[in-house]
Amino acid sequence: MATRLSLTTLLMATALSATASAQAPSTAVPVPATTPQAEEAPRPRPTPEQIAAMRARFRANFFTQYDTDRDGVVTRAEYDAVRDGVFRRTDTGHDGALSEAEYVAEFEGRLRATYADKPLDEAFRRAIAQASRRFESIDRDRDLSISRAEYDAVAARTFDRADANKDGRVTAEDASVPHAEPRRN
Ligand SMILES: [Ca+2]
Ligand SMILES: [Ca+2]
Ligand SMILES: [Ca+2]
Repeated sequence: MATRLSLTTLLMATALSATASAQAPSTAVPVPATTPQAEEAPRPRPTPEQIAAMRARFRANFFTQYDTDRDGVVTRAEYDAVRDGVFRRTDTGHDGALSEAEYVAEFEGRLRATYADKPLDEAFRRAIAQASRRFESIDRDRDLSISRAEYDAVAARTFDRADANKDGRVTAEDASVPHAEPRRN
């Protein structure tokens, strides 16, 4: 439960990109370079409705994941406590930093749980590849390790994004504040 936010966000993104690839030529089929459509096929941008749905889901999952006392307010202390638990659980080598293998394994464990008995598919493989790319984006100094500081920097940005009115707490009020464009890591 404590990790549902990122997973759901990811699955949403995967669903959107699956829509995109359904309309684009398969990359598995070699396409002659002279076919302009193949290179210019644009990725459809999410519609405003899709973006609104993603934001609503982000918010709902934010509360599911971080409002541990279920009082409708996510304090920074609650948030930090959950994040700390995830970090410790992911750091299976207990060296205080996350390797790519640790980071991807933690994600893969959660993703596999959502598949239960279903066979792993292309979306699964794409999601794992995306986890590796997320690792690279969080590893700002590119030392192939996510330090606690790098991890906490992402956590701070995520909280800040949810705390739209910037009062240091995430509540229902934040949902009515116009959103800035989500930052990319
Ligand atoms: Ca709370
Ligand atoms: Ca690093
Ligand atoms: Ca707030």
